[in-house]
Amino acid sequence: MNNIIRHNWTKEEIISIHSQPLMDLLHQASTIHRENHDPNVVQVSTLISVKTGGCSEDCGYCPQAARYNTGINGNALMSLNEVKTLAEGAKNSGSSRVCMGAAWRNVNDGDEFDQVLEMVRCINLMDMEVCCTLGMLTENQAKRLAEAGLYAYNHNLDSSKDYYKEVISTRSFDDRLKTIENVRKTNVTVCSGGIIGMGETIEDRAGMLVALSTLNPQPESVPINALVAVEGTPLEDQSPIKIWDMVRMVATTRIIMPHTQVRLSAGRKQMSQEGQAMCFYAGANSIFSGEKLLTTDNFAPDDDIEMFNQLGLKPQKPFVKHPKPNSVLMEESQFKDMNEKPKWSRPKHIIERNKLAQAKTRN
Ligand code: SAM
Ligand code: DTB
Ligand code: SF4
Repeated sequence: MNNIIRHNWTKEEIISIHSQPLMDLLHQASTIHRENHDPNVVQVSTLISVKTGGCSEDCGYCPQAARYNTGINGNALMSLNEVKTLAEGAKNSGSSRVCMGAAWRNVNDGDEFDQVLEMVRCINLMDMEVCCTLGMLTENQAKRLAEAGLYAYNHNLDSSKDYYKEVISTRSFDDRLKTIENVRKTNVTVCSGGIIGMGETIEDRAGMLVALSTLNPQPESVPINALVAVEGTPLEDQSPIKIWDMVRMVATTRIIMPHTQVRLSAGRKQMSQEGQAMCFYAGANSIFSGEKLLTTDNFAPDDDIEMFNQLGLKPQKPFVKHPKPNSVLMEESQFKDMNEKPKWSRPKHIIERNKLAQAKTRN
């Protein structure tokens, strides 16, 4: 770990890194990557959508928002046994981490959260890193997840603070930051990134990277998602990003966050092996594996194994970057259900394209 971590990056500096001639950008990013990571090792995570669809929020990119007609029916929370079986499959296919996603605005104390805590204990005891992405969290909820053995919490900033308002009206950028702050009160690592291809400018992409890189500590992992434009969502007509946008975003992220694991996330299925190889060269060192992300398609594990063989990449073993957390049993827990009713904000400004997509659903 050679590079000094800066927490004072400005938007102008980031734009100037991002807009260098591509060969210069790749060289700078790859040099920093090699100084801080084994360039032939890539961390592999598998997503499990433990609670799909029926979400109350209006996130303009999201197929799981109940208000848009995307053909996804809401499902109840999965059972512990179902999750255990899927996690075993993920382990056998070479994943070192399971990330459990729930289509929730925020965590509510009660039976369902208790069930998720049991899932965390179960997967940690299988010697895999456990990540959750469950929406906004209070400090006590973060502490309960940590105590159950959570390794990482995923909570994306998704875009710049300015552009966030053009995409989501039911929750705020500041509440996202507050949740990350709550996770930071524990030993759980932070996974936070965003989406490109939602119609944002380069300034917005740089603005998101300012918000992420000025966090202290910087997130241990940063997922870079390319929008998957799902029919029925407000962003259904967005054109796909070019591979060069992804490469530039990955390289810039690597340069300003040298120690972070940079993850190729949604939209990877639309990338060629050559495109992905260029992203790995530019500093990406993690992927989501498995035929599905949460609701959309991804490469089958065998396709990724074939790519790893082609490129000479090795999957990262679990707990290489941070030690394995202990799992405290529910009965011995010191952080109890507080039956919290947190008042996360609801900005409620009007986003015309979200309203239009919602109106189409009613017709
Ligand atoms: N409900 C929780 C939340 O919003 O924090 C967790 C699940 S949510 C689906 C996790 C992340 O998936 C979002 O923050 C967003 O970055 C990403 N995502 C959702 N739909 C996407 C899409 N169509 N394309 C790319 N990324 C997407
Ligand atoms: C992240 O940044 N991307 C993942 C994970 N964190 C939870 C989710 C991508 C979802 C893509 C759309 C879908 O499959 O529903
Ligand atoms: Fe709900 Fe999360 Fe999708 Fe927003 S991104 S609609 S909060 S599942």
